[in-house]
Amino acid sequence: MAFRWKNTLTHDDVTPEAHWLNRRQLVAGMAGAGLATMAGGASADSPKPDSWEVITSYNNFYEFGTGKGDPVKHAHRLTTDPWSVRIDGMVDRPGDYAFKDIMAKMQIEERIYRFRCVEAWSMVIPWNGFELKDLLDLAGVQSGAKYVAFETLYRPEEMIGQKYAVLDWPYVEGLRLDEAQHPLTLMATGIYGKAIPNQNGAPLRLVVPWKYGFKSIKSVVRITLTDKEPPTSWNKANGREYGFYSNVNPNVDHPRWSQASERVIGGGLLAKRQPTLMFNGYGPEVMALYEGMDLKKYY
Ligand SMILES: Nc1nc2c(c(=O)[nH]1)N[C@H]1C(S)=C(S)[C@@H](COP(=O)(O)O)O[C@H]1N2
Ligand SMILES: [Mo]
Repeated sequence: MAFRWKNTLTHDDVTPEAHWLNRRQLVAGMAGAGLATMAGGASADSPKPDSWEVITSYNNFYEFGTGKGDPVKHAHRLTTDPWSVRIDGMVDRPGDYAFKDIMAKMQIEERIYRFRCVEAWSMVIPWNGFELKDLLDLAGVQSGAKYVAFETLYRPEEMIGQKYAVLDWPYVEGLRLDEAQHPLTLMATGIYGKAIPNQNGAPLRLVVPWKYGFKSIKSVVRITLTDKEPPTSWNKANGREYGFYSNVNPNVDHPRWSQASERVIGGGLLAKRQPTLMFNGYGPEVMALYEGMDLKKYY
């Protein structure tokens, strides 16, 4: 991975101040609006976010081990500065986009999203970030592109879980182009107005709130526009259990457990399982993407 900045962006005049201005606006906006009031355009109710403590200590990030407590223990080793994202494939302006330049150009907003893992647990997370579509527009998607492929950093010296072949590294994911361009699809760079912690996928990770959590790939270093459905890590590991689409769907069970309900993380002793919602509650926004598709076949 080369961190050399290739001068491929169109707005060469952006200064670092713009980045800080955006952050100040974000913080001012949150102080004025109150943290929990911006529901991010989702039609479902505005759920109460989980605590910082819960969100940042109960994680899946197999690059740092397979236990829920492993990422918080080991992810401090990850260096995230400098960082760049290579955007390539079917784009007009391919190149290595420096994270700081991306941040200078993007409008950072808060999105409070439900987050549902395929393992049948859920949380509510107040992300900060920008729409993936805006980043794709920077690179200029070409007309033949149909899918977007994503790749996580491969750096086993810092990501100690990569020394074990639990998955075929690097972690890869993919979306159909219309899913990637949907306004709910976020690149998250923060949580609760702070930079996103390493264990949650610093410095930037995908968030697709109507799909199972494993689609929301962390610590992204490459985004490739392509005309073929890209391979995805969990589908490669077990194609019968994990499909390309992986939309949250209470009517399609995992071969080894029910997806009809979910365990609420951080709910305390009285927390009950709650029913899982179709598309994780984002059906009104996204069901048009899947019109006419058999969601049992395309799981
Ligand atoms: N690179 C990478 N991305 C990943 C994972 C992973 O192991 N590696 N785990 C996925 C899974 S299974 C889930 S549930 C979410 C967890 O995100 P969180 O720890 O921020 O809650 O990250 C997803 N993204
Ligand atoms: Mo997950």
